[in-house]
Amino acid sequence: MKRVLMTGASGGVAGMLRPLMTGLYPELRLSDLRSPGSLRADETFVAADLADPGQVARAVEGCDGVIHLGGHSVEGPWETILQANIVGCHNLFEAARQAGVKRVVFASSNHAVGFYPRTRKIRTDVTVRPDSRYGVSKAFGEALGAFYADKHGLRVTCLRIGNVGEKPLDRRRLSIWLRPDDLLQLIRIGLEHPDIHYEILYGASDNAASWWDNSRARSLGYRPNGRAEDHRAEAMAAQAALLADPLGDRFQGGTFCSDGFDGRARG
Ligand code: 15L
Repeated sequence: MKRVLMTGASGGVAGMLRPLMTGLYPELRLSDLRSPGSLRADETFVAADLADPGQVARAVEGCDGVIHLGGHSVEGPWETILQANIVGCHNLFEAARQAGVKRVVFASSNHAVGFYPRTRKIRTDVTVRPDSRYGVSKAFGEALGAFYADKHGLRVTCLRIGNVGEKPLDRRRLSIWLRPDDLLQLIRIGLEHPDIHYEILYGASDNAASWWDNSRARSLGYRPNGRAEDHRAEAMAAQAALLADPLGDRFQGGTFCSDGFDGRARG
């Protein structure tokens, strides 16, 4: 990988990743609506609105790999999700195909499977159970990735990311926490591992309370270093300050499940 594009470069996850990527690739091209500010010597910036195919094509041009973090990163109105995550994701994959990009790592989310109960340990091949319009858009991105891999030969890795940060923030995050350096390990598997055709991997650190079977990631060499249990006391103290959410607490997606819920709770 000589030139790698990172979309969503002004977002929080990119802000945690970029310092860890110094010198990793000869050029890290960043793109977002606005610049993240000061750039390192090995970073460049191209402004791009994901909803605009021409701008996305300019951002992707000349890149060997793409880390697609861009889009709307939480639940939102349909029109917002449609433009940023559905149209935007299609623009990204199509621009990648046309530009001859070899690999795409797509930041999917745990919310693509958020309606699985916490009592179930799920593999990556389960049927998607999105908990929000946002989760639906991530399931769409995973499907789009499979299509571009199978039909057009892109090597695609979808990471169902839990919650990225230096520490797990509450009880739910003890199960889905992902330390930034562990995320980088997964991204590098997607960009560099010789066996990638199309993969879905869970973006989680070494969490004893995990709800996910991430054995495929391990077989590709993933060895997470973050251990959620080292932070249990702090996470549970933070949990005590949160409002009770009996419905959300039954499902892996938490508040994304209870937000606007008027269905029949199962599982
Ligand atoms: C996500 O997908 C979001 O991008 C992030 O903001 C968190 O809400 C995270 O999921 C989570 O589930 O904690």
